[in-house]
Amino acid sequence: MARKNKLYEGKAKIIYEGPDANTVIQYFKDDATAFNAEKKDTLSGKGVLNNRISAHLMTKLEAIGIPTHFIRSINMREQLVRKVDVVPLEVVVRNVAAGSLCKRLGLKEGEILSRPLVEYYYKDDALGDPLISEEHIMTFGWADPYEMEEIVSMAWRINDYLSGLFSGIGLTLVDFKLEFGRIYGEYGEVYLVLADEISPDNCRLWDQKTGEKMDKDRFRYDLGDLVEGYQFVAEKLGLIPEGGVVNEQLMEKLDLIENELAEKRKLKDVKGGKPRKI
Ligand code: ADP
Ligand code: AIR
Ligand code: ASP
Repeated sequence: MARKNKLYEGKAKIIYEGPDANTVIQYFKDDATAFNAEKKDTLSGKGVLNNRISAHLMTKLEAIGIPTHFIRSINMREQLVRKVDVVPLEVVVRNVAAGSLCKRLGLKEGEILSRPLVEYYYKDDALGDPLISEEHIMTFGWADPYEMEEIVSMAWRINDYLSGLFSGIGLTLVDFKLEFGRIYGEYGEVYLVLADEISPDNCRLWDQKTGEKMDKDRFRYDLGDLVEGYQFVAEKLGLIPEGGVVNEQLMEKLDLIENELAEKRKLKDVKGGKPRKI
């Protein structure tokens, strides 16, 4: 493929122009940041693992009827996705108290919540992604009531499905962050899809046996090697061999298998879904 045009460079990924106007390429970097990029490092292997884990989870979610931006893996670090207008919200779902929830409300880490909690943060690095309510979203028009209904119902379904999936491999899904995007149809109709990534960069995953944290908190709070944690998650998901070395040849083969599976599943066109005008 000819050298691509860079559209945006973020903290963890680069977005390049895709082969057509409706697609972009997500390139997963090895850069890790925390606390609004106050803490930074480059951790070799992180991008490859996140690309693989996210491709796998998006494919699984698509298979249960969640429309996602994911089209296919390109190589170890890149995936082709539908280009979306990102809804400027970080939608966080929590099952267990941790992170900023504990800090804000003085809760003890590890307390199981009586029901999953959905929170919204306004996606703005300069403001430090502040916590907001649905009222703010309505007042400032960041999403409309119909979109919020769709976002919340997708967030609950994703939580149900992923909690079960991770529990089946001995990991507790403590919390996670989602981003959604808009795709426009021929007549101006709008389709919402799950965008960005789902990986240990934006999930908290605790080992049920040992309580060990296998997610980005390893980096945030110096709890251990981040890549080892992500590798553990990928191994448990069956994406890389246990204790195996992650090398380029192996990852390319795994990409081919994943793409074949995605094709067999015959990716449902999001535009076959129920449109809505705004
Ligand atoms: P950040 O911007 O927070 O530093 P990243 O480094 O992960 O985050 O950059 C990826 C950017 O691409 C994010 O801002 C995300 O909202 C955006 N994005 C994710 N999926 C898509 C998509 N399908 N189309 C366009 N932009 C996307
Ligand atoms: N998250 C939020 N903003 C960026 C990210 N990655 C994710 C965290 C955690 C969840 O959202 O990785 O899984 C809640 O984060 P916090 O810091 O609000 O407790
Ligand atoms: N990704 C955000 C940052 O770089 C927040 C975090 O993950 O802690 O600061």
